[in-house]
Amino acid sequence: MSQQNVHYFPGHMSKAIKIISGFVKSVELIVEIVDARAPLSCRNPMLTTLAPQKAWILLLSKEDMADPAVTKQWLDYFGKNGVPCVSGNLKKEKFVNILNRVASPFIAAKREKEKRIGMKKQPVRVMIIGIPNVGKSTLINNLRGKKVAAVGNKAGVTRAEQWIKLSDDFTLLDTPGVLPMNYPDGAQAIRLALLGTMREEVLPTEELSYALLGYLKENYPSILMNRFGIEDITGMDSQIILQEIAKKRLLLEGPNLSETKAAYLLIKEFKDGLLGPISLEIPNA
Ligand SMILES: Nc1nc2c(ncn2[C@@H]2O[C@H](COP(=O)(O)OP(=O)(O)OP(=O)(O)O)[C@@H](O)[C@H]2O)c(=O)[nH]1
Ligand SMILES: [Mg+2]
Repeated sequence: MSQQNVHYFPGHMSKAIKIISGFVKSVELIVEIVDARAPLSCRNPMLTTLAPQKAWILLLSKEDMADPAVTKQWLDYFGKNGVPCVSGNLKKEKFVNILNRVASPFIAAKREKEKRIGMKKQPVRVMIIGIPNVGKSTLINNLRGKKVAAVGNKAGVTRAEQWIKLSDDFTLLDTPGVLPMNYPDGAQAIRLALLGTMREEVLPTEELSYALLGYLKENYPSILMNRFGIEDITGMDSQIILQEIAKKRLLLEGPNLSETKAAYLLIKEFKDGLLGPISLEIPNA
């Protein structure tokens, strides 16, 4: 995606970091969620500084919206870098089973240690962390399931200190850590805006749509052609494509085709997943 100047000020970075470091102290395992469509762009390297000794699982959420071939490349990429990693659709799969599987080496090591020092088996204290909109609350609800939901229903319980027992192996801190985003470079800001993790006002819609069109033209041309009934987009510039979309969807501004409305429509359809599974970031080999 093209590099542009982005005026972006996350603000409250240090406040968020302070709150998260407080929580991080009381957990043993962190599940960091990133959007499978741009996993690297969703990471905040500051987390490593915040929790240097913690065990870690990277969860690529919204797998159903990402390009499966690219998701596989990402799983290989993180795996090679020694990060236990898994992808999933948090709205469909029962994640506690997946957690059991990916965390099994960690559980085994903990049990071994407990046995060695003659300690009773304790569940692992887990915390969910990630930048806005990646699926933290969805994952907590998914993990809670029906059986444990009642635990959370006690009136007057301070959410900030609530633990939910998931199984003999896991207890979940019922508060997600909302990580601030990086100061992103242009391409990263565009990805984050398209994923809905960053406020939309930060980037003008038409600029965003041009970036998306440029990327789709290069990586997913058939998706564009099929969705909007455009015969051949080879060599077609983004402005003309927007006009084509406006024509096909009858998007008018007075008597004229509206490129602005076409830009909004394109981005909305992308966000709603109507264009099909698309990844916005591909790992460098
Ligand atoms: N298709 C799909 N949608 C998902 C998945 N996980 C979460 N979502 C959707 O993504 C949106 C954001 O999910 P949340 O769980 O609210 O994200 P969050 O990280 O808690 O967001 P904040 O509280 O704003 O930081 C919601 O519309 C969810 O339904 C997934 O795996 N697949
Ligand atoms: Mg949330």
